[in-house]
Amino acid sequence: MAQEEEAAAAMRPASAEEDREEDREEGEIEGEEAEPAAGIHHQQLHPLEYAWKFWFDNPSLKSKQTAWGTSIRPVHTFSTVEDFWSLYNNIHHPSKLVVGADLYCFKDTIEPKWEDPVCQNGGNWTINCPRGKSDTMWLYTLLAMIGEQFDNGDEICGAVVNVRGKQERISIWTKNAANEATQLSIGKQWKEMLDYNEQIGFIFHDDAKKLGRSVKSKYTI
Ligand code: MGP
Repeated sequence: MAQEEEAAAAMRPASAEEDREEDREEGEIEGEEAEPAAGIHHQQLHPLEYAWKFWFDNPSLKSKQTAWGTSIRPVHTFSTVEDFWSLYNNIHHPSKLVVGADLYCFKDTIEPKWEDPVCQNGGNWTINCPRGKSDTMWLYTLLAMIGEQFDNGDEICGAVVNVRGKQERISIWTKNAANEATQLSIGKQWKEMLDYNEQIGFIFHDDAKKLGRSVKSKYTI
């Protein structure tokens, strides 16, 4: 099975979709199967400013990996509002993902890794939620990113939700960690959009690389 199909299969649609799903090939995404009549299709699509890609890291593959990141699989790229909803409605939301999973949504040209050239001088803001409680915040984060709701949207690489036993962590990754004013603006806007009132912290990827779990936030708001 191709890598993208394998990742999509690992994120199979929720049960309400099961019937329609039986008619699909494994990993096939709804909306891709039938080409609407020429002309109509193009008039109805609403292009996004950027193309984005979902990536998925499945814990069973992760546990067998030799180096971090080798088990992360691209799921699908989208560049219109309609494609986003087709995908979003057909993949599990964080509360339904298996513990240990990581679901990423990054600008299409950026890999969700500290080592990506665009991410390497960056960092991330993180919000913590109890297990099973991040679905709405994840959706609002995605909509704010792809809908260019941030004043400094160019600065954003993407977002990830890490599903763990006791919590789900949503992070927004940005490009230039040292640019404090920009990072603070993104963090503040994100909290406002989510109506999130707890303190959040910004970690530099460079610090996370060096210090692992002992890493401390450089900015807090
Ligand atoms: P994690 O999965 O974000 O943290 O990173 P968590 O949930 O505390 O740990 P888990 O074991 O429960 O998954 C865990 C570890 O993965 C980090 O400490 C790094 O060693 C490694 N890691 C994470 N990221 C995002 C990267 C990355 O982009 N590049 C590299 N090389 N390693 C990473």
